[in-house]
Parts: sequence; C-alpha cells; structure tokens
Amino acid sequence: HLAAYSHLFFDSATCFHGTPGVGKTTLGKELAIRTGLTYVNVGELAQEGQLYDGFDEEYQCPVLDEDRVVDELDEKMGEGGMIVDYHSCDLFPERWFHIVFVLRTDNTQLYTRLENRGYTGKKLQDNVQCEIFQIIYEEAMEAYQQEIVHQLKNNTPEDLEHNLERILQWTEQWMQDHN
Ligand code: DAT
Repeated sequence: HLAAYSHLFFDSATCFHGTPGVGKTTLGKELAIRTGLTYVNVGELAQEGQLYDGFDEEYQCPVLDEDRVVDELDEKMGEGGMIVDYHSCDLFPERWFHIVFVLRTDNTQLYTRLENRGYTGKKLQDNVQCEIFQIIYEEAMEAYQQEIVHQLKNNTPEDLEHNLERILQWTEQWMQDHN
C-alpha cells in the first residue's frame, strides 16, 4: 500500500524543521522507509563532507558553511523525491521545497529529550527557549509561502504515527493539486 506513494512523491521535496530534539530525524527516516523517498540529514551531510566554516565557542559546535551545504545539495534537490531534515531554514533556497513541516514538542518533554542527549547549561536552556518562543515556526512562515508550512505536535509515539499518516495524506493531496 505504502509503496504506491513513492511515485506520487517523486517530484515533491519535503522539509522538516524544528528545534533540536523535536523528532525530525525519527520522523524523516520513518517517512523515507514508508515512501521510498531519499532522506537527507543536513547536520550529518556537513559532518561527512566537513562543510564547516569555523567553530562556535559559545555552543561548542562547528559552524556550517552554508554556501557549500547548498552547493552540495542543489543537484540532488533538482531531481525531486527528497526529504530534508534541518533545524532551521534560513540557508535553503525557497524553490527547493513544496511542503514544509515544523515539528513541535512541549517544553517539559523537550527538556528531557535534550538532557538525555547530553545537553546541559546554556545550550539546553537556549534550545528549550527556542521552542517556547516558536522561533523556528516563525522563521519558516517568513521563509516560505505560508500555505505550504504545516505545524505538527510531536510529543508521543502516537503523535508520530498520526503525523506520518497526515504527511502521507498532505503530500498525496499536493501531488493531485499540482499534476
Ligand atoms: P531531532 O532530529 O529533531 O533532533 P530526534 O528524532 O533525534 O530529534 O528525536 C529526539 C529524541 O526524541 C529521540 O530520543 C527520539 C525521541 N522521539 C522522537 N519523536 C518522538 C515522539 N513522537 N514521541 C516520543 N519520543 C520521540
């Protein structure tokens, strides 16, 4: 049943945004399994290619070389059928995506998930605050046409399953509307 979606999805490109820990990777990878689409984790892509430009002392992490990341992905994006996972959307050309999902998690759950990931101090607090102030959602609403941006609550495994079903429906609808 699900394999039938893969050709429907072929020309579309989907993007997941959201604060670290909201569940982008879990959802993106599961969606790729169910649809046959190609999942790309921008953080991992940058690490593999060492697409960095300096080091952020405050957050103790490398700084992405945005131009090189965009160059690296641009050809693949043109082929369609991609699922892209990254916390923010500032660096991506608007033309890349047909549908954008911003995942949201309640702050208590997010706090626990990020603590389990080893985040402490300012990094932990700033990321939870980023979620409370819905920074990523507002960023996405400014970066893309508002009607392609969907916000999804992602607190529990039931939410995850529900979100997968809704994403499959939305994407199918998108294909019907655009073909
Ligand atoms: P992200 O890629 O946004 O940083 P992730 O997919 O790595 O997030 O998930 C962070 C943690 O939360 C990980 O331990 C899996 C868990 N998780 C993801 N989605 C969940 C959900 N819907 N319900 C409960 N836990 C979830």
